[in-house]
Amino acid sequence: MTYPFPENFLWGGAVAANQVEGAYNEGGKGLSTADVVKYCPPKERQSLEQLLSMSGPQLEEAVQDDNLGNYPKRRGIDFYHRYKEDIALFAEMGFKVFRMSISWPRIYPNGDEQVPNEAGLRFYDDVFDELRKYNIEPLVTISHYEMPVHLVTKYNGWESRELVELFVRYAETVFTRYRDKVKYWLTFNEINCTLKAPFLGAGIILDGKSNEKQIAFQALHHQFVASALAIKRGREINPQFQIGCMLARKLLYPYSCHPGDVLKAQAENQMAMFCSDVQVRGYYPSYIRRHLEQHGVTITMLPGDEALLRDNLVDFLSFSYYMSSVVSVDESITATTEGNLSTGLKNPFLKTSDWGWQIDPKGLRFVLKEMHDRYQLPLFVVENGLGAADVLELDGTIRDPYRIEYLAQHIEQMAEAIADGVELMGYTSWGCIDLISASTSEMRKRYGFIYVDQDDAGNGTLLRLRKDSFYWYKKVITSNGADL
Ligand code: BGP
Repeated sequence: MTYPFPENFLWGGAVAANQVEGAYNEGGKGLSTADVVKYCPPKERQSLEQLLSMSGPQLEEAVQDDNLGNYPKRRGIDFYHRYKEDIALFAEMGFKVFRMSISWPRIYPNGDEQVPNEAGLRFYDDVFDELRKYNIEPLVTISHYEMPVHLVTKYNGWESRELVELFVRYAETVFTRYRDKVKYWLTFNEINCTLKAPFLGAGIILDGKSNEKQIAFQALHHQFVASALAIKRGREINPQFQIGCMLARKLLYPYSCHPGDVLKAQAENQMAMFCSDVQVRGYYPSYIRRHLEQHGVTITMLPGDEALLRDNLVDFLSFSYYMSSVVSVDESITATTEGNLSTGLKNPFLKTSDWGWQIDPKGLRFVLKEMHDRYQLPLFVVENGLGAADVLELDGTIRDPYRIEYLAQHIEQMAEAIADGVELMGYTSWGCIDLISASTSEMRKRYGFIYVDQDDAGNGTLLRLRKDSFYWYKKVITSNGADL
């Protein structure tokens, strides 16, 4: 039995600029952190540091040099030139909303100029106009896992408070320019990932620094302040804006009913919602104090920061949900699984994806209910999906029943959660068109309804092909979630 979705439910898909656009050095765009590093595991750091130590023409030359590493995010899937074709396909599926991000270095190539890059602004004007043509509502992430490289070399990213002003300048620029074209905004993608992946989330190079937690929490504070200030300015620019925060939400189960396991799972789930506690409630939750003390972290705040956080709350809470994991106090349990930016223990009741992520649709219902209880705020699932190695058949079809099954089961659980009383605004399936993976930079880890003919090395025609799931999702949207 399926339950009805609200009439105005926002069905759609999601991507990020650095994973689709390509054209990394066109239209006056500056170099992005995503152009020079895959994900920043230690093996990448050497080439990154080598690169960052260069400047001017030498830097430009090095960026062209693939010996420094093959950076697939520089080429994406060429959305920059093919957005009209791609948006037409989204429209064919009946998208009501399309989640995308703006590339900061397209607007401010170095991040600290006074004047924005007109060609970059015009590109997004064109994209938003194209979406509007089909009545597709843009949902725009202002910062999704990239920033101008110059902000890393000069300031070490969000470690520096100076980033607050630079980010707010950038946010104001896009709020003003797209005042009448965009209503739904997110300030930072998966803001809690600054603690797990400081380079990816905050442009910070930690190598050689002693208290990594200290730096990451301070950077996160700067992002909270920047987000609150951006919300304040955004509301002045257009009071109709709906501005949300965005979390990576992985559910953690206790391995057993041992009270130690249960408490550990509770603490880790609290930590997963620490950022939304700040951005939805407007203050640092009490449980965080002990955590900071135990790790020797002191967050420096300026007078006025607390009031700023308190007075500029988000309108809605959005999050990514791919998987769940398990924790235990028993250190002899060693069977682990892969995951979205973190690993965890195996759950014997769940299957995994080709990349080892544990598939748990009921977990989505659990987190929706939990966050509804906690915040009583509209929720938005802005990422969910299955990364799989799809096969292009000789007849040009792509049969992906595993993806349909994954998505159908998650949508079913969203319907259950809505029936349970959760206020859910919409659903944007991740990587609605195949794109470059954020964590592995692979092309063969595909999430899309639309197949893109390109391999990991960048070979292929870039042709777009409809997978079986394309027709299925179209039916889901037409029936407003009734026909799964
Ligand atoms: C989230 C990111 C996305 C996306 C997704 C899937 O953490 O916000 O950018 O890529 O995970 O992860 P991956 O690409 O590593 O499979």
